[in-house]
Amino acid sequence: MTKRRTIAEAPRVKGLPGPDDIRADRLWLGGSPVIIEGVVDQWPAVGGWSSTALIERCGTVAVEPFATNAQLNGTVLQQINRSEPMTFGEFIRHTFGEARRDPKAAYYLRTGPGSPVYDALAEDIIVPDISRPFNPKWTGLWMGQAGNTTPFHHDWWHGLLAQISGHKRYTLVHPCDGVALQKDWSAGARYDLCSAEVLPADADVLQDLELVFEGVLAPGEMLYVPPYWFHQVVTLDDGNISMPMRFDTTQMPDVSLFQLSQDSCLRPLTNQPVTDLHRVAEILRQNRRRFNQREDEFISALCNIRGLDHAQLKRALGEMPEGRNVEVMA
Ligand SMILES: O=C(O)CCC(=O)C(=O)O
Repeated sequence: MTKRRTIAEAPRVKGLPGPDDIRADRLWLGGSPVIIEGVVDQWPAVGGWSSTALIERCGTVAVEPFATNAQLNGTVLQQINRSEPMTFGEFIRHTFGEARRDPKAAYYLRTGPGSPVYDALAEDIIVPDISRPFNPKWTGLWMGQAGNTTPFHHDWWHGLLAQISGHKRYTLVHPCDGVALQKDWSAGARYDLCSAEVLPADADVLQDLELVFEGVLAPGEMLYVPPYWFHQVVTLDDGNISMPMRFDTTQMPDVSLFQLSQDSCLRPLTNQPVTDLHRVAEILRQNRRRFNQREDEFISALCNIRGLDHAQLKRALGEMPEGRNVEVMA
């Protein structure tokens, strides 16, 4: 029998790492994932948000949680799953397992600043200061039930996932393992257009990777997810509430062409003193060809999944004036 390797939990720290930890070179901000104890357990929300208390505070408010089910393996991606209108009271009774609206459906509510539920509950939570700009647009309270799954994906921000009630299983994969992790994924899953396959903790592919953490986040704990780490999160019990918080990084998507070149086809140009114009042009052309291949692959996946006409989209792309900027969204 082949020996399975043990995948470790993320290391634990007490309290938010401060300047002393950074000086002592303890891993933080951009380093490795950590579970932070002793912060979220001080929030009034922890222990205070029973189903009765939540329904008393905002039971009649209209909400639109995402719906998922066993056929979808419980996965929720905001670009895929439909949402269903109901009152917050109905949602809470369903997800706490007290009165299921539809026994086959599972719901996952993401409610953010400016929405009545979040604003009514916000006094019970405290966004920690980690010396990085906090982006409230990208945060929220996430409430759901056993089986809800956020499939593997990566973000570019510093993420803190505060667990308020219930447990979640996290699997975290180092960015350098991304290509190996994604080797059997469809183009749609690689581009976040459809869900990646949900992996069990003992999946073979995880055995072959360099750096993986896997464990359970309990109420009162907070998981730090560094930028670009792939993560899959499975909700383990009903009445589950957590709060993802996002902090800006210096690694925004607006990296310069130079930075992008460090791991692209431009490297032979930036790392060699090439001055021959034909050689320079050849490397630039090769880089553009590779970019175009990737874009074609992306466009095909997008058209398949969204039911778009490939030829029409290519025509529209050709007709569009250059230089129009679109806002980069979460
Ligand atoms: O809790 C979840 O379902 C997913 C959380 C997540 O992906 C994040 O915090 O970035």
